Amino acid sequence: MEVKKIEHIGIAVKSISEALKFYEGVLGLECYNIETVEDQKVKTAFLKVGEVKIELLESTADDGPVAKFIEKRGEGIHHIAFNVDHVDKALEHAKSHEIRMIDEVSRKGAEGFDIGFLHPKSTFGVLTEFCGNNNEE
Ligand code: CMX
Repeated sequence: MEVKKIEHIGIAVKSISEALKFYEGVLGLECYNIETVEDQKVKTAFLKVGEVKIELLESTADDGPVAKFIEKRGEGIHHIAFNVDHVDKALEHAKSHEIRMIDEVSRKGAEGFDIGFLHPKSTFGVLTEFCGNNNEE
């Protein structure tokens, strides 16, 4: 597998509109896309910082992963997403190295990407996402 770059850093927030007051109003970044990912029970807002994106994550349900994260750990960095050449192959590769998997095959995430997660307990406390397109080699 090849990790090409950090695609985005996911940040769990209680309210995207409140968080944008900082990211847009103070840092001067621009939110270019707001999208709900039903499958993940989140609303997402994307801002570009050079090549890397910030993904603000607001839960859309009390039992969603982001709601549970904020309840237990508070707002803050939720995951790092690495852009890989082929998500399903990268997931297989991680599994073959005995990494604890959340997703064994990819699913559809924001911005049309194929995504899959590795459990933070086997990635040194950082929830790790692979994202990209399975049809890209
Ligand atoms: N980063 C680091 N550690 C985390 C974490 C995170 N984001 N979320 C949970 N944990 C820790 C918990 O604090 C807990 O640690 P302790 O046992 O030391 O207290 C442990 O992981 C819990 O693990 P668990 O019981 O297996 O799982 P949970 O029910 O807490 O769920 C997780 C955690 C990561 C498996 C779940 O949130 C998940 O499947 N996430 C993947 C999907 C996701 O996060 N979607 C939202 C983003 C979608 C998007 O970007 O589009």
